[in-house]
Amino acid sequence: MKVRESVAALRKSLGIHHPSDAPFAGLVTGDRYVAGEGDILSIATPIDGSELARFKTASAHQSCEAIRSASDSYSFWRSIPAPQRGELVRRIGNIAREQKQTLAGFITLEVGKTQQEALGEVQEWIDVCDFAVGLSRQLHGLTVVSERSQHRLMEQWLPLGPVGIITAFNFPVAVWAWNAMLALICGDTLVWKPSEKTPLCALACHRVVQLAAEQLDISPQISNLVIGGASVGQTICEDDRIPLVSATGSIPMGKKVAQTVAARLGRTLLELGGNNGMVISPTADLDLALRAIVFAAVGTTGQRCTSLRRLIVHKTILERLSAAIAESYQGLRIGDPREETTIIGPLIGEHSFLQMQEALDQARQQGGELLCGGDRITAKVPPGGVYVEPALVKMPAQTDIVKQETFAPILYVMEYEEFAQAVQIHNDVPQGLSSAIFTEDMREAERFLSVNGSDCGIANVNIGTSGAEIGGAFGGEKETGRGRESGTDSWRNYMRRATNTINYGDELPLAQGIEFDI
Ligand code: UN1
Repeated sequence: MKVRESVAALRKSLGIHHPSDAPFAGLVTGDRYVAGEGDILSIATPIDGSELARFKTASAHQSCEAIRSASDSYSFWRSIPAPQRGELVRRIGNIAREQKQTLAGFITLEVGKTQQEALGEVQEWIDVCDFAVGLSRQLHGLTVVSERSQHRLMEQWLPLGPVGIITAFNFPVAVWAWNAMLALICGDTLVWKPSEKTPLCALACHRVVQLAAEQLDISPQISNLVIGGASVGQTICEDDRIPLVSATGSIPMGKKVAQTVAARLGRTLLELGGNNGMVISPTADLDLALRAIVFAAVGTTGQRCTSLRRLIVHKTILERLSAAIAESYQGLRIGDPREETTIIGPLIGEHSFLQMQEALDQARQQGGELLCGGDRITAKVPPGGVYVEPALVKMPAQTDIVKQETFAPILYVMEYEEFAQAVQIHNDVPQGLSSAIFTEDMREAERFLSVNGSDCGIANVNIGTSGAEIGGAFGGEKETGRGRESGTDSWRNYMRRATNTINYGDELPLAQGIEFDI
């Protein structure tokens, strides 16, 4: 089936009605589709570069309509009891379950993910729905003993307002869902600016929310979608009706978002670049480590924030492990992600290939030795797509290039002698998202997780850097940004805390023992 026909079939499964030759609407407020006033955006599949769809993007001015819609529906949505808001999210999760294949199909076409990874991404949405439904019955605050007699102190968590969500191309469904599902149960409404590379996935996700809202006769205006460029993001960041902007993407983009939102004292939740490292101790179970390394380094074609980019290996096993990785790379099935046996699909575009080549050039100039890969593949892959052999490069410790995140499958291997040196090399990068150690030495494992160990938001033992479950809080330190999404208490980001003191006595004692007689 040609890609345009696949898009039409997928749209039909979700009931996205649209005349096939007209561009898609760039603005969707609830169930109202509005042609954008901005440029035409042509979406090509990374599979073979052919056009999937065209969008008439929204102008910055039109993003205000989406913000108004989210803002107008907020007072209604925040007044619904949280467990009933959870019911909407339960329905969303049910539809995502029923439509798992269809939704994964959009991801494969638009991002080039393999079927397994695309299905996994939809599963991440379903999982976060289940988690959010449970949470909708336990958005709890603390009570605190009061220093004053016949007084009670307590905290309540209350809805925050319309939340701005800015997402990247590489997880067009799951990362939106982490934010949107929690924000919805917390009583917040949504304004979403997806990546300009993945508006079809966004339309599909938005459609699922609409369908669930229809089932419960809830105004779909609680969810709003704006397809457009940086000016749309800028408008969302500047608008003080949006108390929280959650943004995923590059570090320069995140800095801009942080500064713009901070200028009006708004809140941000930022998940930016990662440059994730793994320490391999001489005691490591190397068979286990090898599988974890390969999945983390080449899965999603090295285009996850959590992808493994730096391997810090004890010098006694470096050669053996590098040879095993190189051998395993020879057998990787790279090609059309629509084929079930493919485990590595294309890069998102030509630009990524150029960045990959530039990084490899710099690595060579900085003393690196290419152990394998790095070339473009043209045989037995769809013409027009950018397919690459994952690269393995032996590097001297701490060159400039290893401190940069390149969104492509390049794994730098470095050696260490002492454990403390491994940790030092590991932490000596500006980013701090995910990390791992492979060791059978309990002390090393604990030290890696301790205050003197990994400085990342995620630190794992005997598993890879990528593929986190939704139940854990997800996010990083340093230039990776701030805040946590998805699991444990991340829901608090989407609420405001009110501290209440209640006096049920007949006196008015003052705190700190102050006397104030009038
Ligand atoms: C991302 O790359 O932005 O842990 C998110 C993982 C996935 C999420 C990645 N669950 O790799």
